Amino acid sequence: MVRGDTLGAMRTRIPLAALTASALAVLVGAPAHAELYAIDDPADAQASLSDIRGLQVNHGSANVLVKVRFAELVRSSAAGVSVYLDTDRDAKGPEYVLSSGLGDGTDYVLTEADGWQGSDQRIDCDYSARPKWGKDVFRAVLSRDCLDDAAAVRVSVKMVDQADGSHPVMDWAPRRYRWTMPIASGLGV
Ligand SMILES: [Ca+2]
Ligand SMILES: [Ca+2]
Repeated sequence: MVRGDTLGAMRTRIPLAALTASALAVLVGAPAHAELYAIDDPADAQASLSDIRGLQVNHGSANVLVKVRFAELVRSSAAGVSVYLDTDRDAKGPEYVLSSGLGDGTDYVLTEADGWQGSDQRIDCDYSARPKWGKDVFRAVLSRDCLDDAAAVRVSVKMVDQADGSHPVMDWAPRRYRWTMPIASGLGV
């Protein structure tokens, strides 16, 4: 009986370990597109508390929700996050960038992208973003009209932590200058 339980526990433990070790993509919806996209990110920027550990994007009928999960998010954080948004696959690089601090008292802004940088061209639309320190999550919600009502968007996220002072710690999800797969609005368009 005890032996059987042990084996049962091992059987369930192995696939779980495999899931945490590799990127896990959750796809819902039509085969070609997805409403919900979620990946784990490895502990590869441990010099910063705000090592990215996960990215989730939900493209709904009214807005796009981006959640970035960190190892640890603190009010005193000197780190910042950039959420790059691709609404036009034919034009290389992102169309928009949402930039925000991860510490208390920092602000956020959505601008047109200039390559993989923000710009001074602010987008006037309905969006909000905030770090949730208790949950180690940064959460941004953008109305679809911020993103040209694109049928599908791709997302890439960068964290930069200046805490050290000598050199910034950087982390990307899914990877540097790499996009998620296209995430459709779920409208079936
Ligand atoms: Ca990471
Ligand atoms: Ca583009």
